[in-house]
Amino acid sequence: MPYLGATMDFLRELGIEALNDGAFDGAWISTEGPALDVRTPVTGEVVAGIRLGTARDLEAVLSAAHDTFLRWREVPAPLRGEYVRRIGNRLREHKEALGRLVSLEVGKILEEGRGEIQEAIDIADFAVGLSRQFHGRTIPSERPRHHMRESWHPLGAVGVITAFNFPAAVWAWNAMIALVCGDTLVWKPSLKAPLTALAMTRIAASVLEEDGFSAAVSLITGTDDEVGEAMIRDRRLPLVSATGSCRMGRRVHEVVAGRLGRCLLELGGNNAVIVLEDADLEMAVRAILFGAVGTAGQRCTSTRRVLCEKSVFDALEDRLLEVYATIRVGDPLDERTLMGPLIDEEAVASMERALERIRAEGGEILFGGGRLELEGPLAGGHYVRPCLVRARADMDIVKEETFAPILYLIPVEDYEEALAIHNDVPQGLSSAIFTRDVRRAEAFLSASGSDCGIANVNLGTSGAEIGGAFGGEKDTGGGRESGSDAWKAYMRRQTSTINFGNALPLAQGIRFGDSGEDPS
Ligand code: UN1
Repeated sequence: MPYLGATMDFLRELGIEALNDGAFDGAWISTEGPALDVRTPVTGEVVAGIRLGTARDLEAVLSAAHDTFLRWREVPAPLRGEYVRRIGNRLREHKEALGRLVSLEVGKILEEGRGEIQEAIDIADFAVGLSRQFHGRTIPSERPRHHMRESWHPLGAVGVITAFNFPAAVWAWNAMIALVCGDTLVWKPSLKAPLTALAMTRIAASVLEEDGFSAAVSLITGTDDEVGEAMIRDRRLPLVSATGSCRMGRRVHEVVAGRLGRCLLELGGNNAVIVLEDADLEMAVRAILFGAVGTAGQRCTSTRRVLCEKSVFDALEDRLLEVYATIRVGDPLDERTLMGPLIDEEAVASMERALERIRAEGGEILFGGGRLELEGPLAGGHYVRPCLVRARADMDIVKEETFAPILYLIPVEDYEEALAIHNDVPQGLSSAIFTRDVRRAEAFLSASGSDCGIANVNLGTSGAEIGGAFGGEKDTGGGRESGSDAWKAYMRRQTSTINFGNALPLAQGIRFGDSGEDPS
């Protein structure tokens, strides 16, 4: 592990070492929960230890985040943007080290680790510009000498629950936007990726602490049962933004809706690429490869299904087989590697269970699949072979999301059949079509086309830019994060009517005990 030393030095530089730091409420709390060994999926080694936060620690974190909100909302939005600009710059300074940390902690290849930090920097830049653009509206009033307007105000402390697969960027989508909106954060990261969370928090807090606002980026590590449940029940979090499984999202939604709070959910996907006869096949192959094998198939946006017209199915399958044979699986910190390990043993076991079901349901495994035993220091890592399956749309497993590099190739008669199969899954995050026919492309993007939150033409399902709103429909949860006007979820809207006359005319022309005339 040539890079382990450098990554550990970086953690030491940030003050993240061992068995402390389970929570941050503006200062690092010596938490009292159980100890957690943080292992790298690259070798299976323990790289650090933390002590988890408890419900008591959460209380300290929530009250600090709430109190800080009361001061932070008074800071003018463009000045809040200035703090975020400096956070973004600090991320730029540490991009390489943070990228390595992401790779080491979750196993994505270094290039993708760097890309993830770039995504955090990009959303910081977006948020800086946004901080001067929380435009409301002015609305004509039906009453004489009256004005109407809409304003956007900060909402409160926002609970942010993140998954292991994007341990920096998904927090950043929420954090950078929430901060410029005047909100503070309580982050509960995945226990599979707490070190990146500690590092991101340290970096953001190092900017905010100069002016006593460090609790704006609070953090609590802890179990779902103790800390997660207490967090979603708490009214001091008017918004809970959660990324993860549909099962987790249902629970969050149920509890937060029960107290009439707001949720922003970004849950599972089952993303498909439709390839039509007239597609640029080489382009489709490259996009499918990145979508299915990137992050070892552990993105919400990963490509899981290819729906290909029969006339070009064999050609596409042959090219994919050729390309899959060249994929280097191994140490994600080695620049030659294309696919690193899965996150843990449970993920490997879940892929193996899926492979058994594929065989039982009549799918044909064309390439790869299953555990890959590597030699030397990587022997303890969680490596698998990326897998190509010839499948049928009526197989139950094809409708489920398996967080692993399994790609189902499904032949279809035509666009109409492809679209019907495409939309016939519970999830609705991302989708793509490859065609040179503008009519088909536009049909796919129309009201009766793809039912997903993201629909692309001649590019893949994953790797979205931050400038658009990110999220999906159906079991994906309906939330939108990141760019466009996703910021509206982090603010409350106020409608105001101002009377600058000397009478009190009522709306809808109602007379209530007087003439409604202006006496002046
Ligand atoms: C996720 O997998 O939860 O579009 C987020 C993408 C990335 C974000 C993925 N920009 O693939």
